[in-house]
Amino acid sequence: PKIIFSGIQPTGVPHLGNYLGALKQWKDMQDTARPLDKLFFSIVDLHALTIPGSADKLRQNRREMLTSLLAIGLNPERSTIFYQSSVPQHAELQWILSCTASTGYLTRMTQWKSKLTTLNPSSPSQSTTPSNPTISSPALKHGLFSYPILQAADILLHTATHVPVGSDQKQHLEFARECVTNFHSAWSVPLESRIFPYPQTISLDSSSRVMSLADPAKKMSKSDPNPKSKIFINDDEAAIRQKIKWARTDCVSTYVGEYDPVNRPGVANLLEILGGFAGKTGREAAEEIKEETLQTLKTLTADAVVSGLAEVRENFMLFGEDTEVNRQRVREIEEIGTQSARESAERTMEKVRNAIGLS
Ligand code: AQP
Repeated sequence: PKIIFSGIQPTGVPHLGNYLGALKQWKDMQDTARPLDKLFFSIVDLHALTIPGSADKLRQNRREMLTSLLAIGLNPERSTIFYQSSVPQHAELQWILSCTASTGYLTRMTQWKSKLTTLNPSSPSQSTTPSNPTISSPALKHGLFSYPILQAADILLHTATHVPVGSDQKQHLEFARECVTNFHSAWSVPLESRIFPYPQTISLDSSSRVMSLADPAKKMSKSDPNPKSKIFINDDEAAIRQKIKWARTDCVSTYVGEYDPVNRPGVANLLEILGGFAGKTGREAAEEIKEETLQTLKTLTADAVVSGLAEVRENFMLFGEDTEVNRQRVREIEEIGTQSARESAERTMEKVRNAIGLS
């Protein structure tokens, strides 16, 4: 049987990138899982601490993310849905893994570099050594730098065999696999008593990166302060149409033409979004409408997003409403998820503590 793990940060309502790159697949996986497969979907609130914000905002974001996961169709009776911070073993395993993780490897990861630039647009990121642009920047906090170790701990703690992630996260999965090797070899765990399997990435064609609508050179990101850069899963029809109308394309041609993400990234991004809702690649979408104008592309994309998100938006309104029934329901879901995740975590940690002499 498979053990599937994935996480999302409670840093705002999910956007189209999160939806097409991750959440839609989570739901599909839940629906196609075999009876013995286990699914863990975590709201990774410890990771969210790497992005500056207030306590009240984080509280609101955690709740909103739970609402979002229910709205996209995750079922707490089938999937373990839980807050990362409710299971202290995540942080415990992170520390243990960090003792055998290579700093050099972490330095080569790209996410902290791009996040640092998004969070501090004026930081002198390009001014130091070119291969290592901001390692000495005072703005780089250790939590952001060591983020992949906590992510590896999330995955390994539940002995996940399969991890669905967006293409932006593949590098982190490679690192998690490296942590498996490092751990077993540092503590001389024999092959037959290995604790962690090597997790595999599940990435579907539709999981290619969705880019910012305002600047197609950057990925669409929850923490991007520009509201025109992203479409939220609970945006209404008017907002969706307006944002797509504003989306940056180019002056190369007024026609769609070939799929060309290098020279026409804005157009390619709309094609990816259009294709994403039809289970097609951006290239396949382009083939079908290459003789149409960019205006038609925008209309078709807006139609696809509006109808593709209609049910999610409706559910979001329903589950997000602040009523006693919803509050009670949320408390129950939180309890069920926490309990199930803690049991799974403790099973692994008993073996880990034993292997390293902490028992
Ligand atoms: N633009 C994207 N295109 C495709 N997939 C994406 N994902 C994120 N952005 C895109 C996928 O969504 C999942 C959850 O992401 P996350 O919240 O853990 O953090 P992230 O990757 O850093 O996403 P954001 O939106 O940029 O969030 P913030 O700004 O809060 O950090 C992941 O599987 C990711 O691949």
